[in-house]
Amino acid sequence: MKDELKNALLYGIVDRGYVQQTEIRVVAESLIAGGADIIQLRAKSCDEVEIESMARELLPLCRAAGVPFIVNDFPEIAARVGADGVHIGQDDGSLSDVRKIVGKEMLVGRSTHSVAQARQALLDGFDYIGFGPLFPTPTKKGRPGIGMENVALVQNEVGQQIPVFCIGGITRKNIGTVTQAGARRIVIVSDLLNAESVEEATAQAKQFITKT
Ligand code: TZP
Ligand code: MG
Repeated sequence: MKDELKNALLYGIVDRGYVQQTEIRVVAESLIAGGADIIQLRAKSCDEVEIESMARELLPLCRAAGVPFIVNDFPEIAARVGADGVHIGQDDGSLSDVRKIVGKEMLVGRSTHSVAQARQALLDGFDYIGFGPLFPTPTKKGRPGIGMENVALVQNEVGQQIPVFCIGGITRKNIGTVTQAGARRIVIVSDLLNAESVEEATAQAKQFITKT
């Protein structure tokens, strides 16, 4: 899945804050049909048993589509279900601790919120980073937006070596300004999941990134 990651432009998240448990499959399929190149399962208010069961539901459909499947926050679950990757935050420990759980091959991504954190994640050896939130967002309440001033710097420096996915408050309305600021790869959560057609919204967002 390293090649799929290298080529990925649009990172989609099945976020249980927006998607009912019974809808996760159809939403994942719609994100993929619209052009999402990676799928993450994010379920902040679910317990580990529920998350593992949802991961087991989503993994085969992502596999069938050749789309890497990433579990947010839980390396143990990612390892147990055989996911393609795990995503961890700044407070979720070191890469080497995660590697002890998931092994050498699994993709491991890190959330970063500053240039220094982005550089550090590269030095640490993460496979990719999220960089943001660029703008305040209801999906991650209480966090200030870091703005777009360092997007080009991080993309040019860190993004030469590992994929950098800009995240946070990005919508089909503002994605043009984000790519103009230098972003090449994007994560969009609420704007896609709240859309009337998740597939169409995803395809619209994808167009912006493939054009630039
Ligand atoms: N990490 C930084 S911002 C964010 C996460 C998970 C949420 C992004 O969601 P949205 O709805 O696209 O702003
Ligand atoms: Mg986390």
